[in-house]
Amino acid sequence: MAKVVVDAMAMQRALTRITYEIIERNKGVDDLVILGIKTRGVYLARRIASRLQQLENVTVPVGDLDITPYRDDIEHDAQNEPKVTAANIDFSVAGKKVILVDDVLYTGRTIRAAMSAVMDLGRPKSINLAVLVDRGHRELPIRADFVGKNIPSSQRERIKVSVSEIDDRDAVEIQQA
Ligand code: 3GP
Ligand code: 5GP
Ligand code: MG
Repeated sequence: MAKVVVDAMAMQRALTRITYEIIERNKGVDDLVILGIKTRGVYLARRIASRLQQLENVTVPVGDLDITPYRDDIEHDAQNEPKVTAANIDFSVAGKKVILVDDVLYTGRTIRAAMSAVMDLGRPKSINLAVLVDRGHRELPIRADFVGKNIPSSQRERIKVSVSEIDDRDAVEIQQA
């Protein structure tokens, strides 16, 4: 049984709010670059970039980070950390204000790996994190700067994020394991 906690309108509003917060926090859009974490983080990153285009009339570079999952949906495998590699990043991150975008923030291990992948590309001026959902259960000292919705979850639950680019609609649902 799945319960819709964010519908299409709410998702649009959350992304618009996050975009305004990004502009406000960075006092503009100079030197911003956006990196989306595959799969759904990439589509969210592109939507934020297109809102920045509409609001500020600037084209902010968008790239992808590829993640190799380190565990299945239930099992933790302490031996393997997620691996994140740069993909489709045809611009420099050196001296830039990097905004990482993912759909769900959970243990924080993916973001740790993502930060490390970004640092390997060059020394950014700063890295901020935007997520559509923070479901709690952090295992590392990592937090998001911009959050669409906090959804306290049990570890057995699964947050299903659908984006219209690849799914049938925009929605966030909670599924009982
Ligand atoms: P995404 O790549 O679109 O973000 O990690 C692969 C997919 O599995 C993710 O999609 C995510 O939606 C889904 N998923 C759901 N729960 C979990 C989880 O606890 N861990 C991981 N790694 N993925 C999850
Ligand atoms: P982490 O545990 O490293 O924070 O998250 C691992 C990856 O799995 C991230 O890309 C994150 O978006 C995704 N993820 C973790 N938990 C969930 C979840 O409940 N639902 C969805 N859709 N993705 C999740
Ligand atoms: Mg994700």
